[in-house]
Amino acid sequence: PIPQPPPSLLFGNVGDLDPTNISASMWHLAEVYGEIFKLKLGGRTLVVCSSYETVNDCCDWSRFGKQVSGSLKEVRALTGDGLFTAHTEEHNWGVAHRILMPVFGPMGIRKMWGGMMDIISQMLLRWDRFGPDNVLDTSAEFTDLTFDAIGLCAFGYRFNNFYSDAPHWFCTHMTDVLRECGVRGTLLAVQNKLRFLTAAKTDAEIKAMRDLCNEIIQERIRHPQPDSKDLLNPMLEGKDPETGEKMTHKSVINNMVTFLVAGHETTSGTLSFLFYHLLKNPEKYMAVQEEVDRVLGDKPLEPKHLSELIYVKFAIYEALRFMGPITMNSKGPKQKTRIAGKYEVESDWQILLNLKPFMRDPKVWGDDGDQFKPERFLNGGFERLPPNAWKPFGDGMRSCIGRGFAEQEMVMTVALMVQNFQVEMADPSYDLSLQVALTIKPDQFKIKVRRRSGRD
Ligand code: MNH
Repeated sequence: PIPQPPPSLLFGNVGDLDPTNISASMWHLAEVYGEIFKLKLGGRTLVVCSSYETVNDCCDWSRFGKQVSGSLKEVRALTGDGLFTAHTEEHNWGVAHRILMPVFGPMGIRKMWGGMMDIISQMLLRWDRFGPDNVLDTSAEFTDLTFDAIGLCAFGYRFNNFYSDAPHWFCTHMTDVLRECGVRGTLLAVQNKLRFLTAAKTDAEIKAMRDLCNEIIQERIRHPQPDSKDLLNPMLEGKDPETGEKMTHKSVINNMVTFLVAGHETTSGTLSFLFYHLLKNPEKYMAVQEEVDRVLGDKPLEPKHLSELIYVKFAIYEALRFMGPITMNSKGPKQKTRIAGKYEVESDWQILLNLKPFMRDPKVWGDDGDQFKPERFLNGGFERLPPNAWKPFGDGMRSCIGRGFAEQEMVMTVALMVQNFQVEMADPSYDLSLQVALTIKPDQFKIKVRRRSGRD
């Protein structure tokens, strides 16, 4: 039997979840009920897995697939059958997946070096000009960075967040819409019917965002750019090797919005978490700086350096393990089955993988899983992990298509920041608090940056 917190007669387990921070509720319930527990919400049954053994078993694709339900299903109002929110069986998922996989591969990502460099340089130049006393909101800076980087690298469009005080309206709309999807996904159908005023606002915001993407497509068709290195040409021209089809314009728009949704908060949240850990553990910051100085010195960053920045990469991996921006992964059983041979689940139940406790399971990570230690991955530590132990990028064929993009962007950003600046916490007494939307990131985490002497 799967443990369940005592349900109320009318509302099931709705009262066990804090609607403003579902993730925190899930972490708390895992401490109380252990590796697996069950919740009844409206007519739905949720099973939450928080241990290595249970999660590893759910990564068996012959018995479990990705399930698009709850908040993710609500996001379909914005991204339709784009890669992130599509059901695996949907035709357009296969077409877009096959056309885009190579484009997001190592060669494709390397072509975006210049675009990433452009945006990172804008951020660092701006910081330099504001000087060492200027207080920066870490998550806001990195959000401007990641949004601009995807806009430029994926479809040659400049949101120019570093040239204006307020974020671009597209970012604000997106935040609003995703927040509403998060709320709708956890409410009951009747409650959602009462949100018609918000619904009208959300619909208008969605339309404006999709219209802008359509405008970018039309502009590319009017003025072709055969030498462009972004994703727009392959999305408009590329042919599916299996069916010979091109992506429809609607599917291109769905995926343009998808890249912005899936790619900006996740990447910026990870960078913010990373700097929080590095500044709370100064010896880890020094280890990053030593590696950057050894590999780069005061030379310009080049693609060949990426594979040498090992500690930087593992510091990012450790930030993702410790507490990544995406806190849960959703699975659906293909038929009635038993998780880890013990816990029976029905085919219409939803399984949630509770990533934070799972990636700290002492059976895999020992008794220092609660500490930030990039060293654990060095010297083959990463390769020696048991299968499916480190899963911040999702699972199997539905795992993150933008992983290479994000990793390159993050390593470049960390290397250039640390090479050129000494980063400090603006308020050394700051302790982590979370900003919660579809993803989580540090809230009110402020830094200052001082140019390192001789680096100009
Ligand atoms: Mn990304 C899927 C995490 C960066 C585009 N991404 C996923 C999933 C996780 C994830 C987890 C699986 C979700 C699920 O199973 O429901 N993604 C991340 C993290 C980062 C990230 C932690 C950064 C750090 N992702 C990016 C970037 C892009 C991107 C950058 C685009 C440029 N991600 C996607 C897309 C999917 C996805 C598209 C859906 C892939 C599919 O199902 O075919």
